[in-house]
Amino acid sequence: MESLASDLHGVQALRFGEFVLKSGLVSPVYVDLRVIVSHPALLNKVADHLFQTAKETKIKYDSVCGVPYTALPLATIICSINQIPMLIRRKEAKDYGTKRLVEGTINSGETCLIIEDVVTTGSSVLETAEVLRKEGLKVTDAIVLLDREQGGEAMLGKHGIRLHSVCTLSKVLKILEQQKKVSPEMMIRVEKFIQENIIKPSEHNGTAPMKRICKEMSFGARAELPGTHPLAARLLRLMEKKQSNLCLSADVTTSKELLQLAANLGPSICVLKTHIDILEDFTPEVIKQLRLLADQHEFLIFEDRKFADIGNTVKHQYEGGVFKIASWSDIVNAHVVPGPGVVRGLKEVGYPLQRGCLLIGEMSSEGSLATGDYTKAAVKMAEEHSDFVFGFISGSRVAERPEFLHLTPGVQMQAGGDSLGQKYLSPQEVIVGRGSDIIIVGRGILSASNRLKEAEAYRETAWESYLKRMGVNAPN
Ligand code: S5P
Repeated sequence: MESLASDLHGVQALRFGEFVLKSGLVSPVYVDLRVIVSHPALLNKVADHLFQTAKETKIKYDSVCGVPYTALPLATIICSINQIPMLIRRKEAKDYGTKRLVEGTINSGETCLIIEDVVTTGSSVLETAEVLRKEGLKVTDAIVLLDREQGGEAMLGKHGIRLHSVCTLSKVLKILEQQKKVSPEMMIRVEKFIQENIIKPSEHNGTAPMKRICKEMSFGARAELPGTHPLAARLLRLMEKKQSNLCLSADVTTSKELLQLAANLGPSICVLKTHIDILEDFTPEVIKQLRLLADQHEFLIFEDRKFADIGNTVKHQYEGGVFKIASWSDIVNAHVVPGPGVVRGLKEVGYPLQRGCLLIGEMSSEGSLATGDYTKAAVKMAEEHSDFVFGFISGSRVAERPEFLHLTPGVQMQAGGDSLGQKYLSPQEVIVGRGSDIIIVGRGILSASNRLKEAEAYRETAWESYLKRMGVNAPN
């Protein structure tokens, strides 16, 4: 066990420091066993440990299935050396509809042993077990190399699966501390982290991805993440400073009214959103004034142009024409319907100017086609261009990475809609219920007799909702 712990540490399968997990949780330990495939001797050693653990427990099984992907080569080695039939679970079968979910010969009623590299909550093992069980196989046991001891064993037990681990995170930690590879302070930090992040079976939501069970990061903390876009970082900081996650949709048709709104409501908002092409008296002067007000009251300007053409065309639309949007708007947005060329075109203009872009992942209007796979494609596109794209226009949190911001339109205090298909949700529902970050409000504020008072009411409600979300999700 000593040499295994030292080998895993040596290839950086276990790292200690400060890591932001997908959930936004900051962890002092990072486990990534995928790297072992590049170290054949270690790969064989791990496979042997797994097989010996299975032998010691005296489990009877007919086949072995590895949880995709890291455990696939481990299962292959075990089956090949020990002449055991193997089964492969397909992960991507859902996308192809009719493809088989499990490859190999399935003999209904036989017992299949699951192999996994690391277990945290147990949901990946359970997901594989459920697929195998649907095929008529029995699943009673799973062997894991490393148990992070965060509730996986209890959760799997509830679903009739005994979890056997080659080693636990605390055991590996003690060995590494004795070998002087981890400091005593770090050991205490990791042990505390394990204790504080145990997920009880009652809190577990089965095989669904773990959403917001872990403590959420504040806007301020998200600003400091190394992967956060500089413009998003600026926005997150000013949100904390002004205690505002309100974006005003300044949908007015005269320059005078636009500038009045910016001057009066500026202190209450983090972003002012324009539709510059609805101004009937546009001149470059209005932009000059608007920029001065943005700097004075510390808000960002977001021209809601919704670019949706091929890269070459949007480049011109963004940079030139009458409006010269790139020269004054901090943020713009784009539809993903043309494919990644639209982002690449905008990036050529906006990136050197340190601008940022939001992709439209979902829309607030009735019958919107931006759902399901379309939304997923938008998230993928954002991830691939995160040096320019820093978030989404969407009705809910569509991406888990805390570096991304979510801005939601279609917000009013009272749910409802307008006669042209707009649908409204309340600020609380958007921020607490759907995990978005910023509310975008137009007519909810513009139609009030006292716009400043109304803007303040929206700001307070949205900010309190954000605080509530943080409080509700803090660990017990
Ligand atoms: O899905 C969307 C995306 C946007 S950007 N739904 C929207 O309503 N918007 C914009 O948000 C819309 O163009 C308008 O400027 C604002 C909503 O205005 P309200 O008056 O309905 O709050």
